[in-house]
Order: sequence, then C-alpha cells, then structure tokens
Amino acid sequence: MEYKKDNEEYDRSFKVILIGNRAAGKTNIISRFQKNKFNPNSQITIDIDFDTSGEERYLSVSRTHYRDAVGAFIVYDITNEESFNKLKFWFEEFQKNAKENAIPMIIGNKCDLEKERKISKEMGQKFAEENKALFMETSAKDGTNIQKAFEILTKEIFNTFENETDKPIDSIILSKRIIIDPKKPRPCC
Ligand SMILES: Nc1nc2c(ncn2[C@@H]2O[C@H](COP(=O)(O)OP(=O)(O)O)[C@@H](O)[C@H]2O)c(=O)[nH]1
Ligand SMILES: [Mg+2]
Repeated sequence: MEYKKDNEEYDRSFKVILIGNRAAGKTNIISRFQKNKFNPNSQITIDIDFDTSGEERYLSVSRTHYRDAVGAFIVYDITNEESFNKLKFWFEEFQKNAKENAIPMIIGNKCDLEKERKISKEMGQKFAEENKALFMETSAKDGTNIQKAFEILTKEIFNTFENETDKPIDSIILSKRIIIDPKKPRPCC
C-alpha cells in the first residue's frame, strides 16, 4: 500500500486504473468524476492512472500502467459490440499485470444512449459474475453512477487491502490526482 506524506490533504493513496477499448469513455469518466466536489479534508486519495497515451488503440497498454494498481475499471461502451467483445482481453491483461487481489469493476458506459444500446445490462452483469468482478452501468455524459462506481470500488479495495496498514480506517473520502508521465507523449484524445 502506498503512503503519501507530501500533501496534507491525505495520507494514503490507492492506485486505480482505467482500461478498455479506445472511445469507451475512460477520459470522460475521469473528467466527470473530477468535477464532483469532494471533501477537502481527504484522508484517502485515489490515484487514477488513465493516461494510456492512446496505447489502447493497439490493444496494448504498457505493464507500468498496471503496476501497484489495487483496482481497475474495465470499461466498455454499451452501444459498441466490439468494445464488449474485447472485455475478455482487457480482463486477462488486468489479471496478468495487476497486483494480486486487485479489484476489477466492469463498467458499461454510455447508458444514456438507450436507443443505441447493443449490449444488454444482463450481458454485462453475466460477464462480471463469471469473472468475479463488480459491475455498474454508467454515463459519463449525464453522470449516472459515476460517483457510485468509485464509492463501491473503493469500499471493496478497503475491505481487501485494509490489513496492509496498521492505521485505522474511519472514513472513505475520495480526492483526485492524475498521474502524467512527462516522458510519455501527451494523449491524443
Ligand atoms: N453519450 C455518451 N457519450 C460518451 C460517454 N462517455 C464518453 N462519451 C463520448 O465517447 C467518445 C470517447 O470518449 P473518451 O472519454 O475520449 O474515450 P476513451 O478513449 O476511452 O478515453 C467521446 O466523443 C465522448 O464524448 C457517455 O457516457 N455517453
Ligand atoms: Mg482517453
């Protein structure tokens, strides 16, 4: 478990990553989350590492992206079958590369586009159940379930990784920090 002492706002941080096909909505999920207001007296920070520099276009994301991640949002677009079909690939990448016991949450994003839906909620739920992952449908556009998804994933991370610290955990408060590697090119999208 990573401790951060360089900022008074928090003293622990968890790394959560977002993976999934390009255009599934990862960047927008982060920006929707970022716009929500969080308690400034945060004790816990989630470091959200989603800057894949467009690598997901080639169905690969460098191993360092996964390093030390204790949770992952594995995102597909409910209007895009290809993104759903690639869930298995992303899930396996996550299993191969993430920390042991890291918590996966499958996200069916763009649930505001009901008329264009190609993937039923049941299909998403089934994939999640079969792979012992959490599941949520979200819309980064109208905000549906974005906050909730982060809360549920965070609680699960605590339940799993709590014992890795001798500090008592009284509350779960989220804040936001984006990791950008200056050595990498900025993402194109
Ligand atoms: N209708 C709708 N569009 C979305 C949603 N999330 C993302 N988009 C759109 O989908 C496209 C790709 O989103 P982006 O966040 O860049 O995907 P990324 O490649 O996974 O980071 C953009 O045009 C977004 O505006 C959503 O929840 N609903
Ligand atoms: Mg993006």
